[in-house]
Amino acid sequence: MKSKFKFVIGDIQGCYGEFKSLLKIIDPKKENKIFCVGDLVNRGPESEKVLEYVMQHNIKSVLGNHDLHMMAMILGVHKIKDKNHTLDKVLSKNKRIEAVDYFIKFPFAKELKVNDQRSLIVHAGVLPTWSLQDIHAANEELCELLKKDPEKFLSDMYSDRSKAISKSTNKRNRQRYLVNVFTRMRFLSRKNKLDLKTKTKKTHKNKYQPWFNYQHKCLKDIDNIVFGHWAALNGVTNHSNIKGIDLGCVWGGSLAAINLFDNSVITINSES
Ligand SMILES: [Mn+2]
Repeated sequence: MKSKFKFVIGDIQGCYGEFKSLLKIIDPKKENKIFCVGDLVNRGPESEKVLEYVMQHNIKSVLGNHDLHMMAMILGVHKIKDKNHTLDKVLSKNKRIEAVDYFIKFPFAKELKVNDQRSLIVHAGVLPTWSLQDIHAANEELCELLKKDPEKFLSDMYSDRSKAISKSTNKRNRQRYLVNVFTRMRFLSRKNKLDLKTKTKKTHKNKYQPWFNYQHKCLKDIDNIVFGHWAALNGVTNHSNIKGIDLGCVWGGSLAAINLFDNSVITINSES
C-alpha cells in the first residue's frame, strides 16, 4: 500500500511563521502529507496559532515532552514548575480542552511506510534493546494509560520524574521511565539508564553515550529512525539510518522537514 505520508517535520515549538513557510514549499494539500516529530508548542512565540492550524488541517504527530507539558498545564496538573513557558495564549483559549482531546490521540511512536522503506518516528528516541515489537508494545501501553485517565497519567509523570531513569518493576515508575525514553532521552548508559540532565552534544560522563550510538535491535525490521528533541546535535548523529531533525528553530536555528522518499531535507531559517 502506498503511504500518503511523505514529509516528517521537526520540532516546531510555536514557530508558526517558519512552519507556514515550510508548508508553502511542501504543500500538504496535494500528495505530500506531513507528520510531525512532536514538540509542536512551547518556548516559541505563537503556539496557539500552530495548535489551531494542526487541528484545522488534521495534522498528526508523535508526542513530545512539550506537548505533554501543554496538556498537563491545560488540565491543571499542579506539580509542574516552569516559569519559562510561552503558553499563556493557549491556556486562555476557549478551545483548550479540544486541544487536549486532539493531542491525546497522538502516539509516542509511529511507523510510516513509504514505498518499501519503513521509518519509525519518535520524539526523543528508543532503547537499543527494544525490538520493533517491544516499541509498539510500550507505545500501546502508554497510549492506553494516557487516554484512560489523562490527569492521573500526567500528574504521575510530573511527580519526581527525574527519578524514573532506569527500568523498574513498580508500575508507576515503569510508566514514567517509558515516557522519559520516548520524549526526553538524550544520553543513555549501557544498562539503559538515562541521564536527563545533560542537553549538550557531548557528555563527559564516561558511562553515558548518545542513545543512537548503541546497536539498535529494531533496525533489523525497519530502515530508519527519525527523531527530534535534541537541538544541540543540529541533526548530526553519524548514523545514516538514525536521523535527527530538530535543527533548533526556536533557538535561532532552522525548521526542517525530511522527505521520506529520498531522505532529502528542506530547511527554513528561524525568523528570530
Ligand atoms: Mn523535546
